[in-house]
Amino acid sequence: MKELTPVKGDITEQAVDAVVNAANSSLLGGGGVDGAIHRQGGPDILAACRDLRASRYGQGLPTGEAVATTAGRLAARWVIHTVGPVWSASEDRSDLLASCHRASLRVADELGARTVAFPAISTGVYRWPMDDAARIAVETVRNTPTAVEEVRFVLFDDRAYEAFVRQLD
Ligand code: AR6
Repeated sequence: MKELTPVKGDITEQAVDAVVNAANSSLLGGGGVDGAIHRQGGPDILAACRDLRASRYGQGLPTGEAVATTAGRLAARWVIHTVGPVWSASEDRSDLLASCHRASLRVADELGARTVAFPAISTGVYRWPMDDAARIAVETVRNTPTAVEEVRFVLFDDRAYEAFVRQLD
């Protein structure tokens, strides 16, 4: 039975087997979590992402999917890159956000990762409302069979932390 833990902090500082990155389809970096991971993890992560673009993901990583690379200099062993959906008021993209969590856990299982840290995917630049994102993240992780033993939700500020704590209570 996996343990789901909320933590307030910076995802790049987590000593876990795998850290999930809220990436974009290009896999070539950006702001927010993505920028912090590449900055702290160093150039090996970008080099691995470029290799993926030159091979399996010539068109980029589709929304809702996940792929792993080295974690470079981070304390983690792997970064699992996933692409969250951009929030839309007119279209329900919840299943894509759920899919990011399922796909990341599937990749974690393939790697043999036992501890995985997730950020609040899509709640920054992609504007997903925090409470709804927390609900989808927690429900999906709870309901996905996996050999991962600890899922740590790493939240950057009080608002995000409290939203996840409400879902986990
Ligand atoms: N540790 C934990 N959480 C963080 C950190 C950090 N170091 N930095 C930001 N957050 P975002 P998205 C929180 O924008 O919405 C990038 O440019 C942040 O407060 O990182 O999925 C990518 O390249 C927010 O709650 O991801 C994509 O283009 C949450 O992490 C795009 O942003 C996610 O915010 C992806 O947007």
